[in-house]
Amino acid sequence: MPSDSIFPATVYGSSISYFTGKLENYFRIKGIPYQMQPLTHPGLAKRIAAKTGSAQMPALELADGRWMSDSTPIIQWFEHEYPAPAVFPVDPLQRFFSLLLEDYADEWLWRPAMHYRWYYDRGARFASTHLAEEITAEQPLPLFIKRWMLIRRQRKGYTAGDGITEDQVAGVEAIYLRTLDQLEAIFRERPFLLGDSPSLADIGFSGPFFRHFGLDPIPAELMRQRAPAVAEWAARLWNTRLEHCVGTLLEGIPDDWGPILDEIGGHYLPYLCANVEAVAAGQRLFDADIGGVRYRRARWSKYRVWCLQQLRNHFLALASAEQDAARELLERHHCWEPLWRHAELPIDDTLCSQLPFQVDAKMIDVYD
Ligand SMILES: N[C@@H](CCC(=O)N[C@@H](CS)C(=O)NCC(=O)O)C(=O)O
Repeated sequence: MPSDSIFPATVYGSSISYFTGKLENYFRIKGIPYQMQPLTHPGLAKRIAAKTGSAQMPALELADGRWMSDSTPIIQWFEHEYPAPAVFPVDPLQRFFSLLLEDYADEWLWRPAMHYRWYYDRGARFASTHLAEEITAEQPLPLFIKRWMLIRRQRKGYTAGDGITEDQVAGVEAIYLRTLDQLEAIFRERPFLLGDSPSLADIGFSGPFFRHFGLDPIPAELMRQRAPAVAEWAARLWNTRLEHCVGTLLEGIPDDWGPILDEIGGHYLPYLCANVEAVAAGQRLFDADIGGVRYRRARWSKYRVWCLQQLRNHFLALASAEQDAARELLERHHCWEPLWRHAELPIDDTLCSQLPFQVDAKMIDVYD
């Protein structure tokens, strides 16, 4: 890694945060020097919101004074500025499908991850104590009150307040159990999703797996018992430096990605379509039947309309022969139709157009 004026970079976040963990995994395998600072509330959060447009974590401060936000475009920016060693696969088809898996892991596996952390008292106790001592340490309130406030806020935003109540629990947990089985089948055969060395798809899955499923008491125990090769992969990724990897990547898209692609076609993309309809209709809360699970009063996300547009743009950026190959695979796994179902997307141009250097605060829909 060149010794540049932007290093060392400072990652502001939490040591149990999904997207902070994803960015750290990326920096570690890439060999990018960074230091980690807790994103404390309210002081630092206000400063970061002023610098980046949002107080979400992680926020990244470069040594030259610039600030960045949102792990996905941050990674794309670093891959562009520092292409070697490459985390993006060189093969355009692998790159496209890795971006699809990254988006799926970011925006859909987030759902079971938040569920296991905040729905169960065991998860909520662990996470609220950790966050109260890490990011709200400067607030002059008793610990039990901070914990109570955190649990209430997270449930309102991400579990009960995002369409998951008693009736949806089994369906949401089934997403996790299927994911464990899909990944276990892969990591019993090879160390990383595309072969001997890690790539963007592994980084995408590190979001849910490293700091949520691998850490929260209930999903971590399920993983150890049901999918030990997945637990081993998460630790291996954290401990791998790309420049030391000697192996090669497989050719094309491996067949054992098929069940994950089926999941994207059967669950995630239909959810994105329901979200598009909600945003287009100005409906902040919406009901949707997704893969046999009936979510009630899920929160709309304008950001995820942008995510769908990004996926379409990545497809359109492929050369024509690659588009044909990608389309064939997308059709086989029921991803093609929902990817294009809505011709017009209700995109809010002010929201994400300057990412990763500036986001609009509305990116995270305020719910309290
Ligand atoms: N798309 C963003 C998402 C970042 C995000 O949602 N971070 C969570 C923590 S892991 C957060 O800050 N949520 C803000 C909140 O709960 O108000 C990224 O990839 O960085």
